Amino acid sequence: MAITKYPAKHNAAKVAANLGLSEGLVYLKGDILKERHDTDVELTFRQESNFYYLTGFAEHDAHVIYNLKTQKLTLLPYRLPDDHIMWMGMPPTEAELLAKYDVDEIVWSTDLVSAINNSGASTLYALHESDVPKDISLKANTDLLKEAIVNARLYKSAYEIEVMRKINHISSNAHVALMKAAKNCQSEVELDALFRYETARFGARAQAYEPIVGVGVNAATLHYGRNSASFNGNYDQLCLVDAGAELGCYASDITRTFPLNGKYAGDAKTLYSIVLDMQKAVLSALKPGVQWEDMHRLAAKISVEGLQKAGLLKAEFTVQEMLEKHVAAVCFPHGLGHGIGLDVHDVGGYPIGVQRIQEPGIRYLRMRRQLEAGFVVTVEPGIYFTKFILDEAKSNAEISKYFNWDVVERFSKLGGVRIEDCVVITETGIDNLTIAPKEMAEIEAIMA
Ligand SMILES: [Mn+2]
Repeated sequence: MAITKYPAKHNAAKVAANLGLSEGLVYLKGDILKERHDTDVELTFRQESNFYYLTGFAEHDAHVIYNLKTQKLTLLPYRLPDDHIMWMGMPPTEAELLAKYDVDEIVWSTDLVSAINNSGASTLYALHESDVPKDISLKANTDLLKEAIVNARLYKSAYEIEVMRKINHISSNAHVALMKAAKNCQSEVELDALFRYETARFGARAQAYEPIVGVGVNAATLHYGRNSASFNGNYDQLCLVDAGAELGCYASDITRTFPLNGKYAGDAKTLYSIVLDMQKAVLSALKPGVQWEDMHRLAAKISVEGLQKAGLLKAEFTVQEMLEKHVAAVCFPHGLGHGIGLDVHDVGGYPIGVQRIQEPGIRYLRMRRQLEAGFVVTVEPGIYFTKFILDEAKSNAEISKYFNWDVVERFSKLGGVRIEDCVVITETGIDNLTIAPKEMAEIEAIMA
């Protein structure tokens, strides 16, 4: 499918159907351009995700109105003052904007209040009180719109899935470029810079989040972002790269972990196999109707089985007992994955009324839902040796007894392994958008 004009009217109709109202205006305020502290240096602009969903418009200081009765979508771009044109360039004309965006009408932002007041509607539906424009004659309602948008964004359209496939391919190829370059690099920052370059040159200049590049024990810090450590000539280390670029505001989120020297060996090979088994077990179980927390528990079970087989957990205890005591959360302390879309940690993880499970590890799960076709989620199991968590486990008599601490000590220098893909839930299973290789033999062949 060719990626053409962003289907803003299709998205607006989905939101309107969720609202189920016969009249009123849906109103969203786009993000404003900000400057660094007390200077005129502009910060990188990124459109607010809900606004993008209703417009496909990525420029600053704009507004959008959707009339629920007439189904007319009006984009209100920022009216650039004449004396700013020499700095910002000639703004597009109304006709150019109508040709480029899937909207019915262009009104300049300076006419926002009159466009609202002359609409004939009685209520303005907005996300936040602070968004509601001053001097409007309509009632404002900020209670209903958020859920209507969340429940639209949760189910990705064919168009959205194709954009996400494209950005997953761009980011996957960048991961491969890093694997190829690693043995000729000296530090994490070179890989960080290479990822940005390899995604930007294929059309994705923005990152969905700041890349994480951690070698050795740095991989054990889940959101490590310094990316500045030297390899110190040690190419036996594992390198964890969690990085994904953004395309048209749609995120990718991919993690690969590879040895800098291109050969999985010894404990690194053992550890990697366990995490890969965790991910494969989940990927084969995913389909509509599956409860997301059950997938987290499945990954936790595979991790305990693997760690016991590898000698990190004692052989005399049953897997069942260790799972009941939350032993899995010591080395797999985060949630299995999350929804992804316009935001890397996308909206709709917890439906209204659903609470977090207050148990180690699984309490950090970013989603508790029964999966449905059209959801896009990440599957990102990991095993880490985080000193702070291990020290706590060691000093807890209830937990400590399950571990062979000398073996844990030996594995600790590996830091950690995470493997992460983005997948679409389909009617029958999944469509994996991520194409970066993850079998050890494939990665070794690329790095040879
Ligand atoms: Mn992720």
